[in-house]
Amino acid sequence: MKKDWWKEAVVYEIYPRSFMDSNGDGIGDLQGIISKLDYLKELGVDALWITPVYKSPQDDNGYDIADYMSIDPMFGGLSDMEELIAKAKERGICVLMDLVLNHSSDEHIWFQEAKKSRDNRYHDYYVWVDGEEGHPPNELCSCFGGSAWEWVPELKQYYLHQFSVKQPDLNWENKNMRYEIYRMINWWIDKGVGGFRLDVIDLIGKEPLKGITGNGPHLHEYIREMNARTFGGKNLLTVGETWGATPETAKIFSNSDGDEFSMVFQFEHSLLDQQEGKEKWDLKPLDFVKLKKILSKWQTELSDNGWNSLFWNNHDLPRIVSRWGNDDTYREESAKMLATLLYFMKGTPFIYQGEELAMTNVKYPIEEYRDIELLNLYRERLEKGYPKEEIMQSIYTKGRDNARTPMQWNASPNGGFTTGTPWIKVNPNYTEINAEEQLQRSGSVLNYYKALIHLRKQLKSICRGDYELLLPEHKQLFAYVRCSEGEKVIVICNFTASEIDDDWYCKVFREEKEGEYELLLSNYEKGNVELKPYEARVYRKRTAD
Ligand code: TEU
Ligand code: CA
Repeated sequence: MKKDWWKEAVVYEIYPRSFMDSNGDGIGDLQGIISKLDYLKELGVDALWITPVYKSPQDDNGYDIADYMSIDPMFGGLSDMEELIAKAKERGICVLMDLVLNHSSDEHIWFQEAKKSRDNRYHDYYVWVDGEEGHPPNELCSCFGGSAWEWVPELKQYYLHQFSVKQPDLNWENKNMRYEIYRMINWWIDKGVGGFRLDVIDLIGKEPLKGITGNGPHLHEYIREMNARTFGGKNLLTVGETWGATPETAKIFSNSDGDEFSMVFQFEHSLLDQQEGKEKWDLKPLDFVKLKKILSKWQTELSDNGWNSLFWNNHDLPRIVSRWGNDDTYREESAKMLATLLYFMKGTPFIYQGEELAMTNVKYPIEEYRDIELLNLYRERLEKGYPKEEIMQSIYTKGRDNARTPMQWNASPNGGFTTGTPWIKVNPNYTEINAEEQLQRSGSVLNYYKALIHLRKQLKSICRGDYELLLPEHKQLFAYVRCSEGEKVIVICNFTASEIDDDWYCKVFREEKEGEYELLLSNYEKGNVELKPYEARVYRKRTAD
């Protein structure tokens, strides 16, 4: 593989339990993914990020791992994973595993041993604090609601869990624990994986009694030790999930010496419709000009040192076409515009399953939801007296299950995802929105994504070129320039449902003429002077030859 191949790659995130069910039990599985490798190859992606499929009680849909070197029977077996890695490789696609190293499942043998006694050899693999029942060490809260401390009467101690009570935090101060993790990582590297996504990796340096969770004082020391003893120098794609990353810390996490990660997922743009200092459920309208500034800041700050990931969606986020696009009148136009806006920037795109179809959010009755985070929120806010309609509106808008309804493959029952009863209801709009219909329609979102992925790989200025935001204060237009070695590309996106005819064209092309540019990609058949609702265009300056 070419050095730093991941700088030119496009990654596709698969949430296996919702991707494709091969055996009719209603849960997606590894053989289901294998059956769709040609679809993924045709889309043009280079790597697949597979969210956890290890042995797990599924309290947090697999982010509670009970055995890191296994596959949970619901997804298949190790031989299926080895087959997936091999068959993906035959198609020039590599597989990225999801490493959840901040916590394990409470059903992991380490925790089963740890809670037996204070002097058990595994006790210190976790974070314990002496105390009195009913008096947790401090006010630290779990991301899934309630205290982050769980009382174990037999030990007269609390253990830390920043997520569910069945996800005890691992103690990274313990060297034996770290070295068992590194052994596991090398075991997966030897199986031929192309890299890793590292779950909430900026939490492993926690010092909870000091109230420190993210970016602890030893965080980079642990990451560099892990890098040196596992993936370092092996040209693998590693992406850390770092909710608290700033451009300054991202430059360290993704520094060009390669002693930490290839890149990180930063979330500054994804927090823009959340009220400051409040929870993700407390909404506010998106500030478009601020979105432009934040995405542009990350482009310029990491232009020479560090590397950006580029994503709108993942298995934790609402679907972008519903969140910031338009999922009724202009669903396809806005989905294509959002992809154009983001994926011609500098960085590695991460496309989430179904994004390429412009799949939408859902509005279910509460009993149809499955995610621990939103079910805890529902119960907690009902108890606090929030109006049910308000709670449901938050769930409709930001609930993680929006991203976890099954892939919509065709118009047959359950969208062709399963012949059984799906673990979560399929979005009823699968009859109109599905891959089979879009494969055969030239103007579909799916075919636009194929063209976009192909084009971005042809343009050298996209991977390595400079970035300049145009018209930063414009309230509808997101326009920027990419330049490198004589190639100049201009990306123009109308972010709204209204036409733009305010002479945008002169402001963008300034003294140049549109005739000096060739239109390479657009989400409308014919471009006029005014920009239509959600219209996106990619131009390249004609060169002398
Ligand atoms: O998510 C980290 C995380 O903090 C988000 O889940 C956040 O709490 C919220 O859901 C974003 O809106 C990672 C995984 O992606 C997530 O699926 C896991 O639930 C979590 O860590 C615990 O492993
Ligand atoms: Ca299955």
